[in-house]
Amino acid sequence: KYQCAIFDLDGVLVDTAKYHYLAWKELADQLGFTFTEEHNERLKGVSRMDSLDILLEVGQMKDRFTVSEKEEMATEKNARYTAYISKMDPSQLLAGALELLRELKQMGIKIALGSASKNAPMILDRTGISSYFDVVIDGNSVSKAKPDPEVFMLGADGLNLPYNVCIVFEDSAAGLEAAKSAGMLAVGIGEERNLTCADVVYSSLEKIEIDKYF
Ligand code: G16
Ligand code: MG
Repeated sequence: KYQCAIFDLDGVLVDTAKYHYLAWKELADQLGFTFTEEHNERLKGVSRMDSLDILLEVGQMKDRFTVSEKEEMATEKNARYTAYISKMDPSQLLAGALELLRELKQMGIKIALGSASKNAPMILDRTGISSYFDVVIDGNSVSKAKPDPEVFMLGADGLNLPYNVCIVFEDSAAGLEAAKSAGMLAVGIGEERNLTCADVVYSSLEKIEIDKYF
C-alpha cells in the first residue's frame, strides 16, 4: 500500500489552464497573431518562460526579442493571470478534489503538491486547500522542469519517504513521465489516449478507487 499522494495542481485539482489561456491570448493579440485553445494544449505543465517560447514560435516571432523583452512579456502575462486567479474560490476545485483530500487526510496519508507553477501558493489559498498539504513543491523550488523527476522527488524527500510508496496524480504526459522516472506510481487524470505512459488513467479524481491504493 502507498503512504503518500503527490498532486499536480493545474488540470488535476483546479482548472487554471483557462486563465493561462486568456492571459497568453491577450499577449498574442497584442503581438498581432491568433493563439487558439489547441495551441494552448502545448503549454500544459510547461514552465512560464518555456510557454512564452512556444507562444512566440506559434506567432513565428521566436528570435525577434531580447531576453529582457521576453522577461517583460512574461511579467505582463503573469500580472493578467494573477488578476484572474486572485478571484478564484473553493467552488472552482475540480470534481472529487476536496473529497479525495479529505479522505486521504482522515486515513493519515501524507499529501504533497508537485506543480510547475510559481503561483501555486495563491491558488491553494484562494481555493481553501492549503492546510491539506504536508509539503508544497512548486515552480519556486524546482530547478528542472517536468519530465525531470525533481519536483516529485523533492516532495517525497520533504516527507522523508521512499519514492516507491508515493502515487502521483497528473494530467500531463511530461508529469507522468517524471513520476515514472522517480519510481512512483503514475496515475493519469484525463483522457487515456493522451496519457499513454501512465500506469492507470481515470477520467476524473471522482473515479479513483481509493481503497485499492491506500
Ligand atoms: C502549471 C501549468 C502550466 C504553466 C505552469 C507555470 O503547471 O500547467 O501551463 O505554464 O504551471 O505557471 P506559472 O506561470 O504560474 O508559474 P502544473 O504543473 O500545476 O500543471
Ligand atoms: Mg497539470
